[in-house]
Order: sequence, then C-alpha cells, then structure tokens
Amino acid sequence: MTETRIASSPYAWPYNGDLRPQNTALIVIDMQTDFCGVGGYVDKMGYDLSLTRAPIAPIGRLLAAMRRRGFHIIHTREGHRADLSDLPANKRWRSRQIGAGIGDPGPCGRILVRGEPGWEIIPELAPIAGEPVIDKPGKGSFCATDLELILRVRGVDNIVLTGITTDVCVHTTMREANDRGFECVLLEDCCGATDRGNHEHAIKMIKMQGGVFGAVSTSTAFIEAIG
Ligand code: C5J
Repeated sequence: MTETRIASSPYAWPYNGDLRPQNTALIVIDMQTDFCGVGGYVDKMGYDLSLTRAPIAPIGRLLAAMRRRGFHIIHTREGHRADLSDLPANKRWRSRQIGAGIGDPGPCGRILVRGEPGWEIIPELAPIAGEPVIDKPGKGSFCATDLELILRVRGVDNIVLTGITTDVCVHTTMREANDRGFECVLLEDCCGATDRGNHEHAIKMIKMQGGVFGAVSTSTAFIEAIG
C-alpha cells in the first residue's frame, strides 16, 4: 500500500496512511439557508452571517476536487417533520427564547422544518446524483439516522468533516464518529460557527490528548495531499 497522509495537527492524518477515495468520505454538514442565508434561523437569532458563510467557497473547491477523484460525498440537513412530532419540547422552547422558534413561520418558511425553503441546502453546495443526503432531527448526524449503515456498506474508515456550525453539529458528529471507530479530520477553513471564539475553541479541543477526536487540517492541505 502507498501511504498517504495530510499535513494536519496534532498528527499527520490518517494515522495509518490509508487514505483512498474508496475508504474515505467527505461529510458536508447542514449547509442550509437556515444556517447561513438571509432570513434563516441563524439570521433570525441575530448572529453574524459572514461567519457561517465563510466556509462556502472553500467547501466548493474541496467538493470539486473530491468529486473529481471519486471520493464518497455525503450531505446532511438538520430539520423536523412538518407535524413537529420529532421536535423535543425543550428544543422548541429554547429556540423561542431567542426569537427564532423552530417550527414557527419566518422569512424563509417555517424554521428548520423539512421541505421549507430555509431548510434546503444552499444552491452553491447542492448535492449531485449519487450523493446521499442524511436528514437528522438533532445536532449529531448519527442520532436517529442511517448514516452509520451507509458508511459501513460503502467500506468507509476515514471521515473528512466540513460544514456548520463548528461547535455544534460538526463537533457532535465528529465525536459520534470517533466513538464508532471512524478516523476523523476536520478542515477548519471549511467550517464556521455563530461565534468566532467558539469556532477557535472547538478546534483547540480536537487537538488535545494527542487528537482526542481526530485531527485538524485545511482544505488546501487536503487537496494538495490527494493530488
Ligand atoms: C445548530 C448546527 N447550531 N447545524 N445547528 O443549531 O450546528
């Protein structure tokens, strides 16, 4: 086997040098209007959209490079059923405290409800044929979804994490994946949070204990390594 590793911290990823399109998946998390578009959930909460929009261009370049080389690509969307039967009462209550009630009407339709305009993945990063889209009711992409089954069926060992938000859905998914034995890397320029400090601290957390959840790199380093 030819070993391939990318420049990353705190170790060169993946740990065993076995980086191939066949065993590696890119997961693009929640690049939906609700998280980075005008009138969506994050905008209604009053956060600075430039922070969650920053990863759009780097993810676009990464997607193009990984599609060209035949890597597995998977997208996720956070959202709830129209009847809100999968929306915990405390999640709804908390969102209403900050003026963006999940399930309530907003400028982009009902907030975080499946099928509404705000819930759609932004056109710049739209999935193409053959790329599974995982609909999840929570923050982690493994909770109440078939993501793990899809990854195992495809023979995936390595996961490249991108998307928004770094400290919430991306971090939760990375932790879930790491506990299931997947080898994870987060590309920091391909993620964003509603708070810059949270983004930076989420990245710092990954690097402790020799890479407690995996490693951190950039899209430039990754694209360079896959050639
Ligand atoms: C949040 C997410 N932040 N996609 N969701 O509520 O990170």
